[in-house]
Amino acid sequence: MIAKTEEDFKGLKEIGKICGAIRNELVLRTKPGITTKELDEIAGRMFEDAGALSAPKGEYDFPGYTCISVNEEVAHGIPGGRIIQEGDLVNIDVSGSKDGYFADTGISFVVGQGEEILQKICDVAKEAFDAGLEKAKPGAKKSALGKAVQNVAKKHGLTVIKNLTGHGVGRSIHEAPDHIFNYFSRWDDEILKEGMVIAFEPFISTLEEEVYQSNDGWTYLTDDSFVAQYEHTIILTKEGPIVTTL
Ligand code: M3C
Ligand code: CO
Ligand code: CO
Repeated sequence: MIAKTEEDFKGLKEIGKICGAIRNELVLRTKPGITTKELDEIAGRMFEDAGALSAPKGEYDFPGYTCISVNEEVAHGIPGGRIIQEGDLVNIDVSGSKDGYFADTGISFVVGQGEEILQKICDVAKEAFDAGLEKAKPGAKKSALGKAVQNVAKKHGLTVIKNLTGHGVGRSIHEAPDHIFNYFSRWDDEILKEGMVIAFEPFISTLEEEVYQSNDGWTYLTDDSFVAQYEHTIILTKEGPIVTTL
């Protein structure tokens, strides 16, 4: 969407704050021994208390309030009986709506002490996000974000996932612009606009550049890599980006 009115900014900030708080709470509660379903139930209660709805559930009938992905699972992981272990790479992706406004945020992190490479891809995903955020200005090319993400990955000897992308958000969970690539695409000549609301989500990988979908119809998997994501919802303004999901 293009945010124009005071009401738009207020509504986007409100749901951004709710999704950010749920993400933070779930990260804090992710300890060895807890199941992903138990984490998701915390999110379910928090959405309800805030008078908000889970976007995956509400928009796609996803079997969970949030997407929780562990190790070989990259995204759209279904909360269930999987028990979190020390050293796991976990991604928590929270998206929701309130009063018709949407937000989307996610983070990958390592539980306790894990392999060094796992912490590295999480740090690089954040660095790639920050580099892209610098380019997120009205009048700039949308492709500048992907270029920045790809450059950061390359600098660290890592790759990007090419078949998962950021997207427009605001009045629904996924809307125009359909794709914010995590690599430079010379065919992408779209110009970012004042008030445009986007979910920017770099996916940084140790090796592979594509994920595939599991037989469960949801979970995106890798075979030989680890992947980290970092996502926020951003309103683009000439005074600078407003990150709604901090
Ligand atoms: N929030 C998710 C979508 C959840 S709906 C099942 C997203 O937009 O960030 C991702 N899209 C692709 C991978 S993660
Ligand atoms: Co998301
Ligand atoms: Co998203």
